[in-house]
Amino acid sequence: MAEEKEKKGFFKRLKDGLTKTRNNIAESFASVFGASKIDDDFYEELEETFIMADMGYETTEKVIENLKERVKEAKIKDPAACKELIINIIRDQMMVEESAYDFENMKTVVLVIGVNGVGKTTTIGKLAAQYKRAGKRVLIAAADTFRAAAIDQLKTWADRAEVDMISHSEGADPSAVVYDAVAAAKARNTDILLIDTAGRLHNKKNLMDELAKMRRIIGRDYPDAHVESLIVLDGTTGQNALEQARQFSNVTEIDGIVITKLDGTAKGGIAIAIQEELNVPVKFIGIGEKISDLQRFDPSAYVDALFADFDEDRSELDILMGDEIK
Ligand SMILES: Nc1nc2c(ncn2[C@@H]2O[C@H](COP(=O)(O)OP(=O)(O)OP(=O)(O)O)[C@@H](O)[C@H]2O)c(=O)[nH]1
Ligand SMILES: [Mg+2]
Repeated sequence: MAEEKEKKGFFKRLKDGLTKTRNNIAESFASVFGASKIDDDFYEELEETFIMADMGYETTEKVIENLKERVKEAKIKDPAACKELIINIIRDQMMVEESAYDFENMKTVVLVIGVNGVGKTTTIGKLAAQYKRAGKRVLIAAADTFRAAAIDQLKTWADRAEVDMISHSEGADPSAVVYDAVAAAKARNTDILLIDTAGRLHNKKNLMDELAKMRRIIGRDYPDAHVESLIVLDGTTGQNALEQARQFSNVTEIDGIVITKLDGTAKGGIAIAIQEELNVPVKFIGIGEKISDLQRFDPSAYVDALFADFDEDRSELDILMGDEIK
């Protein structure tokens, strides 16, 4: 029940966080669904609304094509009836397979990557605390050796989460940190090793080489471990976040996406675009700076928070009734 309450609390905060996005589209949403008939103008206005929420052109087109087909099939005439249809279409497109979280039950090394300032270190802190609380043996590695402050910041999180951290001094070779961390993880029978990395996208070759080197060390020294590479994206940057993810995916494997700062963004549709266009599941979302402000991504709750009726009661009901919600 405590967990249920927490989920509900998270949903409420997610909804609050996405208020700017909702406000951004509320008016045109109302106007679209208040239209008298389903015609080209209706689809055009709908398209504009999605673009306004930063859902991206490609994803918007897909959703609208899908909608057109279903409208035809079901011979729908009333624009208002399209709303539930749209919510379902987006929800279906975003569904994350349960296996996306299998890594949590394996011996895993989680590589957390992403450009500067997106929330990598914070995400690691939150994950560490949650896994620790779930009874797992967790270790953190400070492989962002770029700034001393980065190591200190991670240490603060490690202390807060009550987990150990492996670090070297500023300027050390990140791979050497990974080497030591892997040795420690094996010796301590660690379940989840979380590795913080530096985000230097401005030099693709360096980044690629560094990530490849880390992966090589893990593969060589810890072959039994599953490697989970999570890219962290700042949700407030909208289409930029999508572009970053694209660039990273060109140079390294990505198994999952974390979108942070969804509290207070007017661009909440970006989560939909990212999931759709990259074909990589969004696994976690961050909605604040506290430990409990990171949770598994729940497409159903997310789409509700964005679009559903702007209606408190129905969504609250869904969250209480929905059994797929983790
Ligand atoms: N509001 C909000 N702030 C967040 C969230 N996640 C992270 N932040 C803040 O974003 C800022 C940057 O977070 P970091 O975790 O330091 O980001 P980073 O990717 O490790 O940054 P570098 O180490 O500089 O590359 C911090 O002030 C965090 O508190 C979130 O979900 N919501
Ligand atoms: Mg950091």
